[in-house]
Amino acid sequence: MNQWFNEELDEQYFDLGARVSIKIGETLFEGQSDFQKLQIVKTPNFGNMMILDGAVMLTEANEFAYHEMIAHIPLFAHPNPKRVLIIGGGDGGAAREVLRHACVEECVMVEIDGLVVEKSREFFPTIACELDNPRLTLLIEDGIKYIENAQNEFDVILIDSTDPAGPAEGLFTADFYKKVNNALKVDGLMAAQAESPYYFQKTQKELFGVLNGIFPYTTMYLSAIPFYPSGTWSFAFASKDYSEISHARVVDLEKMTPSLQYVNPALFRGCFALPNFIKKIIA
Ligand code: AG3
Repeated sequence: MNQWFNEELDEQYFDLGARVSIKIGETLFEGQSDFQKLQIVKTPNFGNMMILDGAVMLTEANEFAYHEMIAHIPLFAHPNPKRVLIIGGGDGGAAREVLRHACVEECVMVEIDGLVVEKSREFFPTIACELDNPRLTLLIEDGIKYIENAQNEFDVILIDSTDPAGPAEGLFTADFYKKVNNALKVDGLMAAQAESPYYFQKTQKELFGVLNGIFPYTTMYLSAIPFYPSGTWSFAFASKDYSEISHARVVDLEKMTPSLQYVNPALFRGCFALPNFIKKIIA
């Protein structure tokens, strides 16, 4: 069998004329939830792969490049993160990384789609492995509604969403980020997955237009993730008070580095170094 999965960037919400292509084996699960289509397939060389509405979410082989970056960059930028909120992140990868931080007393994770959580437990045990951690509060509900009722509660908020089409559309709006701002403590900060600077510039311009209007300090950082469109992926960093480096817990990061596959102190600084064309997108 010589079968390929294609993430067709033509067939989604814009017409790009490019695709991501990965050789696949057996389908482990395919189903439609109330929110999206979930597929889980085997790949010959990269472990199991999760696809939502035709877009690659993760492979077991390189999920670390996403999950370490969405969690550790903001968490090490905060001097003392005790309460962390994750919106989305149903596979559990972001929560797994957040819970490595001993200073985190509670991590609340609000995932809209229970099917993603259920199937991640079944087919991605090394990613979903901390979902029963007593420091994690897992809620299956709409993150937008949840955050409406949170005021001045969180040190760090992570937005681990899909693309801005389908259930994640509302997670890229001014309305939502005003609520994120209210849910953060006075010295809180947030990170959000922010798409590819090669392919999704329009989305990024809109997102940073919103963030720049709400947060006193915003910037972007990058990670190299093989099976996301273009392989270069970005995260938005927005903060009420601290820059990425002003209060960074570098000693703690040094201690954690041997157990990580991606993040280390030099990488922490370096991931904020942006090519000129990207600086223009976020200005
Ligand atoms: N979050 C998905 C990032 C968006 C990928 N986009 C795409 N393939 N078109 C990943 C969830 C992992 N916790």
